[in-house]
Amino acid sequence: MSNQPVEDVFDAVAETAPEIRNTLVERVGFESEENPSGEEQIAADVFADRLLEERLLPIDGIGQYASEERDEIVSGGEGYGVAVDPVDGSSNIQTNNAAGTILGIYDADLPARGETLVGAACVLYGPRTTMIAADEESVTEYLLEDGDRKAVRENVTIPDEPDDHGVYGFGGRVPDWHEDFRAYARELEHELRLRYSGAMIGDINQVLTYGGIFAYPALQSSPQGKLRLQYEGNPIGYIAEAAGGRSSAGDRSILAVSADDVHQRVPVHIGTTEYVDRLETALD
Ligand code: P6P
Repeated sequence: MSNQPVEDVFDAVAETAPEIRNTLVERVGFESEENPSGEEQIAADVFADRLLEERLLPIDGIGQYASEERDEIVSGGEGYGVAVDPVDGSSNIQTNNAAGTILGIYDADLPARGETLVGAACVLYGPRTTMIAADEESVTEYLLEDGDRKAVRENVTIPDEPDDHGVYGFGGRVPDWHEDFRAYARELEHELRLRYSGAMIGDINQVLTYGGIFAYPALQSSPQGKLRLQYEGNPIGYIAEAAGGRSSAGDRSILAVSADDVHQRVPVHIGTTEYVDRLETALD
């Protein structure tokens, strides 16, 4: 049986996506402020954030809104907590490359562990606007047009044995990786094709389609890596695990990582089970 607040959130994201996509064209200027993670904001980040709060928080059954762009969690009564990255990969806009919107729907007060997720979605603003959405029953890819969502791929499943199209993409600089991760990456050079775009959503969509692995690992300069748990690692990890793949923070599922702060970072490794299992062995 479908979960109505989750369905209503997916509908609201589909309705809002065209406006966010349009703002990626119009609002590319940099803001004077930085986001709570100390990263540059473009006007589209701020606009999309306000729009999503306006559309999501009033939904019956939604009680909290958190965002990459906000210091504080916004409360609006009882219900699920929604954590969003309004424009993931906004630094890609200047070069006309892919960006996306990520969200997680938690049956718990935020900040919350990924194990309390009841739904997650990621929108990709590519040649088409698509949304991969996971709930407790399945993973579905939708084409988003005119504010509506049309299922174009049911029961999305990460290939267990990638064929020659399998991909890998790892963030951070090679000298900043830990040696055991560097050795693991060298192994994959002989098995998979390098695909790394600078926007997690674009890279994850390749992994969901062709199989392989995406990672933004722990770095020597940043032991928790770069990506945030609440609105990047958890939602994408939930989608990948619902699609028959795995996620890992290096030693366990990302969804098992305790959440102490909305903006806490986490090492992210997501993809085909075999490659994530091998990653954990390599880091052990
Ligand atoms: P780097 C985008 O800013 C993001 O949060 C993810 O979407 C992406 O995977 C990563 O950061 C890119 O980081 O260090 O390669 O620019």
